[in-house]
Amino acid sequence: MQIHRIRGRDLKDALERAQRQYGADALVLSRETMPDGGVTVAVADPTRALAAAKLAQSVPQPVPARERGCDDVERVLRRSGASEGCVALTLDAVARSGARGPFALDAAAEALASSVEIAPSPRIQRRAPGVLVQPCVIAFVGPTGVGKTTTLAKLAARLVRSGRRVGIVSMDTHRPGAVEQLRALASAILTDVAMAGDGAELQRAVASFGSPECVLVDTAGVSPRDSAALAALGESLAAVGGSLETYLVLQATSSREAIEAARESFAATNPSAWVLTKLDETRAPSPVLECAAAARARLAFLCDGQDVAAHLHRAEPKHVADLFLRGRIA
Ligand SMILES: Nc1nc2c(ncn2[C@@H]2O[C@H](COP(=O)(O)OP(=O)(O)OP(=O)(O)O)[C@@H](O)[C@H]2O)c(=O)[nH]1
Ligand SMILES: [Mg+2]
Repeated sequence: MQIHRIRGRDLKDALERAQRQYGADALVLSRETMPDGGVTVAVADPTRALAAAKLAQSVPQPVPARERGCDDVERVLRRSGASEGCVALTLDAVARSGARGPFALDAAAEALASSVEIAPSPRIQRRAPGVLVQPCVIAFVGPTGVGKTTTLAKLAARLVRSGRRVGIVSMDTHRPGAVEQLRALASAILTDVAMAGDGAELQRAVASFGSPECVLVDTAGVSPRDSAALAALGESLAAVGGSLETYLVLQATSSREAIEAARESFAATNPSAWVLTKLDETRAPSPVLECAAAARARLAFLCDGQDVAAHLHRAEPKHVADLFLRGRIA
């Protein structure tokens, strides 16, 4: 701030001169009576004072060094294919938690674990002598080659191992080799396979198993662009009624665009949850998880390999966090 000295015949004259020169807002800092009777006032120029203050503000201030733990969180999220938005939201959650250093990753895991909803376990009622049980029907839908049949076989094997009576219906009756593939997988767990081409046949096939606790339905892979086939599939499945769960199977190796297209198209089949497959084939599964979070889809199962006897996991919040931060189920 610059200080000017203005001399006048007396105080009034000195103040008038100061105002004329530096405006009405001139700041009078002091006054002094001179030996000859004149008065000198010291004033500060308010416009310059303001400019000086602004200049001081515009001088780059030293940026505080970013917390080391936040760098680690950002690095691992980027490695797993996370978007800018996901990184920013997670770092925000870490900052709000107050966690620092190595604890930042724990705080990130906590935030990410709850970012995707988990589907409840399928409602499979236990059979009891003399009690009529409504079987739980689970249909697997999705684009071609994503792992629908393999996932069905994995779940069937698990259910049979835990003593459940399981029936399998194939609605993939046209693709050469599809039924044979399913029969081969089913025979390993001594389970019957019935065929169904439409909704009425599906109803009959479900009823044909006697009293199973669970019926798993394999469907043909459909292109997300084939809206006629998707509508027909949705209609056929709707014939099953209330006890139906429809799992949309998506492979973690797909692009965000492909996942988004599948989500939109397969809405015609009214999925109740998602199954993510081929998690073993990528270390960047964040896109599919982010799509699930954005769509508020619920995750039912996660698959990370081809082995029917293994590689099927019930989705859990800790798996979601592992996938975001490590790129795999730990
Ligand atoms: N690496 C890996 N491969 C998988 C996984 N799940 C399925 N596969 C493989 O993916 C290929 C296709 O699997 P299917 O189960 O036939 O896929 P689908 O969706 O039934 O295919 P369509 O009926 O032709 O639409 C097979 O080679 C499976 O072994 C998985 O989690 N990881
Ligand atoms: Mg199949």
